[in-house]
Amino acid sequence: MLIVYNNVHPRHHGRVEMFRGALVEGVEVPARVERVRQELVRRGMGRFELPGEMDLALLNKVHAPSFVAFLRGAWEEWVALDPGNAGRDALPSYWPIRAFRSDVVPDSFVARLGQYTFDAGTPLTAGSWDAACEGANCAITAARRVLAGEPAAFALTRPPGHHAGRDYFGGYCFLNNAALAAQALRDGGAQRVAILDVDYHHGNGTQTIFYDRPDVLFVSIHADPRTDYPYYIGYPEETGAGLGEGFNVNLPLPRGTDGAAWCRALEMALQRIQAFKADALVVSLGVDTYEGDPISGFRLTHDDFLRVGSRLGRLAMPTVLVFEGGYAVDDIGINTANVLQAYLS
Ligand code: SP5
Ligand code: ZN
Repeated sequence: MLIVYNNVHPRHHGRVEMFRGALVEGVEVPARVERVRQELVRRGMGRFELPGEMDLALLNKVHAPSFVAFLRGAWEEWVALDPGNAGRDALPSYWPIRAFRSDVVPDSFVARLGQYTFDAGTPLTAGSWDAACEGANCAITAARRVLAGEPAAFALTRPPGHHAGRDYFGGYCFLNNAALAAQALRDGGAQRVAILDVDYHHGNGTQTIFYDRPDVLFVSIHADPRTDYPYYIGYPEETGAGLGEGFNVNLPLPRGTDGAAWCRALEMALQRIQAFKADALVVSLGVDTYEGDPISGFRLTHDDFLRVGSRLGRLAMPTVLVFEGGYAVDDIGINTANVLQAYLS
């Protein structure tokens, strides 16, 4: 399979995340992508390519230009607060919730940081912008290669993207790679694009970016937000708004869900996607549904990932796969390569 690889991903390397009142070691580490790359090389199943020039116009269409500008300059502003910050990841401490003003832009960097993110678990580091921007570029490039006739392409990148919204980051995500791929497909001539999000967590960023649009169908299979991150979104009654009504599908499943039950949800998702008559498919491919994942609660096995891949391959749709979550580093290569290998066979 064509793999569009982000070779600057290690520039984003969070040291810590806030978890239950403590700064703990982050789980979204560079080894995740390196293990996938190694396994694809070991199986001889990857044609690796680097992306071309970044399309900043597309980036500023999917994301708010003010957010893009904030992210690009955030590290410099963080260090300007205190030179000692150069040795610390930037994490927010303040958020403007309901009763606060949403029409003010404080001078304070930490105040603005809280306007652009929704958790304290997504460390922003010196190279976060470089890594995220190149990752976005990988997803856009993968989409353009599929438009040019490649049957499928995989954007192998981190940080992941599906939690990032039009003007906010969070959930280890900064720029929404899958949304950028979908918009690139639309702009390149695909009339209808479906996004299937199989990461363990609800793809809140992708959902919100396309929520009022009928040309991009978003379908997500994820852990029930009543018990799992991102908690405040991802419920089945969220079906789209305005012209987008009916083009958003959430299929939450309880903790403990095994491969058989998960695959039944996949059939429902695919039924919806086929009825939509999509011209192209984007898959937000997280493998944190794995039974050994340290932060998740589903029970998919190595073999289940083969089943998922072969089922997606049978659709025979032009497909862009974008790497999302998955934190069982020792097994992440096997699980991801299983999906891609079975997809091709
Ligand atoms: C892309 C993706 O899968 N993002 C997931 C973000 C989940 N964040 C909330 C869970 C935080 C768990 N962190 C635990 C670290 C303790 N070792
Ligand atoms: Zn996830």
